[in-house]
Amino acid sequence: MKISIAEANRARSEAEEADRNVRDLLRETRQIQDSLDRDYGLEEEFAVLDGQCFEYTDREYTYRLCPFDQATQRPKNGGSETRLGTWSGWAGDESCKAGKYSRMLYDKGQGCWNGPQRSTVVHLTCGIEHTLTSVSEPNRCEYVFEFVTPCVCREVDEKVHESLLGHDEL
Ligand code: MAN
Repeated sequence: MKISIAEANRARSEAEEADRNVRDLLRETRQIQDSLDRDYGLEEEFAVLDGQCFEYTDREYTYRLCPFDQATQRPKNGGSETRLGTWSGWAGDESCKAGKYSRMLYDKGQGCWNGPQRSTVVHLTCGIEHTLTSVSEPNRCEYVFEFVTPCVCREVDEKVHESLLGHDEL
């Protein structure tokens, strides 16, 4: 069988397109698998934060937290962004009541001059709205973010509630 150059070219570009589609699907599958494997809490309560980002600006920098992804810092008056860490995992104290879901760790950030790689610990506390409320750097290149979110609020125990209200009201 004789194949013209035009036919060969068409076949090649069709094969290339099929190849691209396969790669796109594999990437998508990997992303879906990653988010299925991720620990979003006992009742998947933190899943809502995946894909969102929150910012806080102080005198020098705008800090950005994209939960389950990364933490960054960029100078207010221009300049490049610095990576303060990539999602590592839950890091709360398991022996405390709040448990491991009270802190997040982002590590392996950009190397600090003459120091460690940057890392960020996020403290989560209960509040009505998701908000990054403050950022500090207690040690050079070690950042602490305070993040308020309804995801860590607990339901008031019904019995406690009842005793607070008093039974005679019923
Ligand atoms: C940059 C920022 C600071 C950090 C210094 C360390 O200026 O990332 O937060 O303390 O680098 O050299």
